[in-house]
Amino acid sequence: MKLYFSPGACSLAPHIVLNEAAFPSFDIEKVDLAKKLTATGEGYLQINPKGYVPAIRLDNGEILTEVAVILQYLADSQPESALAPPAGTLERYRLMEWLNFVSSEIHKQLGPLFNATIPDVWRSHQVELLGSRYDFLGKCLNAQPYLMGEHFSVADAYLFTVLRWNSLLHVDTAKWPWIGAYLARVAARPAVIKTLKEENLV
Ligand SMILES: N[C@@H](CCC(=O)N[C@@H](CS)C(=O)NCC(=O)O)C(=O)O
Repeated sequence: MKLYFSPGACSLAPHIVLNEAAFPSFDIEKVDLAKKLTATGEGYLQINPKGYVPAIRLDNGEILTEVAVILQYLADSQPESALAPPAGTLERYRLMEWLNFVSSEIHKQLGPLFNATIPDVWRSHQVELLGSRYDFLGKCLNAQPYLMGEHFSVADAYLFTVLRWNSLLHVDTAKWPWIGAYLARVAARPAVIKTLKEENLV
């Protein structure tokens, strides 16, 4: 199995899960997103025509994309890691509810702020909208350590990955102290420390 990634991008989430689930072996390959080239010089559009990370190459050669789907595939491949509830259970739908929320309400709302030419009015709108999502998330994460309760799940790998971007994007999160506490809690996990080192982020 190989993960195509860019340091600190949303591909960090599946990378964390590869380490959390203790896959016996996996490869990672960095992608230059501007040039659409992998570190070994392959054209990335040939691998993932969508042009973005993450993508994983399965052992049978197939390519799988989309963070929320890759995360569930990885968790289901190592069920003993208990990073996702079993498929078909109500708890699994709760996990998918979180994954969809993180994807559409946090990840893709932070995305426009990476554009240095974003007009101020749009930026303010995005920051305000994110604030309402952080208010909602705080109701959960002020009461429990992880999105699904006491135990870390793939949804936390995703939420951690995107919340890290706030400081990079100069979004002031002082109003939501749970964010700093949550980031510190997840960052202290040995598999997360290992992953951040593998992406040269620490
Ligand atoms: N819907 C995709 C979005 C992935 C995405 O936004 N990837 C970003 C990095 S976080 C990227 O590679 N952007 C570069 C590009 O679109 O060219 C998913 O959930 O995997």
